[in-house]
Amino acid sequence: MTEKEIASLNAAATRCRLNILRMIRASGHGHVGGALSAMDMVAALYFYKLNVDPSDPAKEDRDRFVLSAGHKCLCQYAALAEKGFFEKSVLDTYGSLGSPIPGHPDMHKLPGVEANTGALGHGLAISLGMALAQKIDGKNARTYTLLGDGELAEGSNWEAAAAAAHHKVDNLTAIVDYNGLQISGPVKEVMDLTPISDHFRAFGWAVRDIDGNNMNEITDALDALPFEKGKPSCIVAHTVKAKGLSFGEGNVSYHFWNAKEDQLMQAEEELNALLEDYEKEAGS
Ligand SMILES: Cc1ncc(C[n+]2csc(CCOP(=O)(O)OP(=O)(O)O)c2C)c(N)n1
Ligand SMILES: [Mg+2]
Repeated sequence: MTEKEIASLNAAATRCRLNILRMIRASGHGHVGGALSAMDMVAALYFYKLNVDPSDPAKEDRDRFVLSAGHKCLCQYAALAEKGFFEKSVLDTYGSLGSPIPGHPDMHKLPGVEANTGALGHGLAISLGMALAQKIDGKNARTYTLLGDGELAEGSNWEAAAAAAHHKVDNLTAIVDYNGLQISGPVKEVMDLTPISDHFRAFGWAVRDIDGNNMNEITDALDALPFEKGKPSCIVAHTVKAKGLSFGEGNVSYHFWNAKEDQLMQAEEELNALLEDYEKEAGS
């Protein structure tokens, strides 16, 4: 990857963060903390890695992305809109009755969403089924799922993790958004599963720890998949909750944000300035 290519991906991620602010402006509130920590990885997936086509969202050979931690849906809506899966004006319906972008993703309402999630602990098993089907059908396609670190407390994850290794599903990648916080406080205090990488290794996965808010490290990891032939891959992505919201970074009270106008204006201003820098660097 050249520096210009990385800057261009950072610009895409920043545009997505601005899309998140647009949805928050429409509804006044939302789960921003975990959406913003995961945004760089989701942007890298949609703008660098996934074989998906907004003009043909159901094409057979597509890669699949399942947002297991469905409350982070603002990051997926932001990326799908930026990629052209739907008109950006739809972002302004967030928080309204009947909107195709509800508080948790709904595959029956929005093209590009592969599974209904929000009840934590199901996305890994759903993704395992998708990846296994891709293999059985002889498709050259991969399935990715994004999990929260707090979500890993759900036992169903570990049953799916064991089955994925047992069946050697090496086209499956789990990305853990390791921001260290869940809804009510530090993950270490609520249910400590650190070191997360050792847990996945013990279950037979190939694992890499990265800085999940660093585009170089994210794209390097995505390019190295599968980390080991015959094993599912796990990227433990160390991130900062509410990344990009300067006054909320690493603060658990921004898990769900009731936005004030002056805060929104400050965040928009800061992200627009950042976007300008990245666009300059990218030469766009
Ligand atoms: C089965 C289930 N239990 C509880 C919840 C409520 N809940 C919503 S978000 C959340 C915290 C998840 O933490 P984490 O996975 O770390 O995501 P982050 O807050 O970092 O985005 C919880 C417990 C839920 N959605 N589903
Ligand atoms: Mg978390």
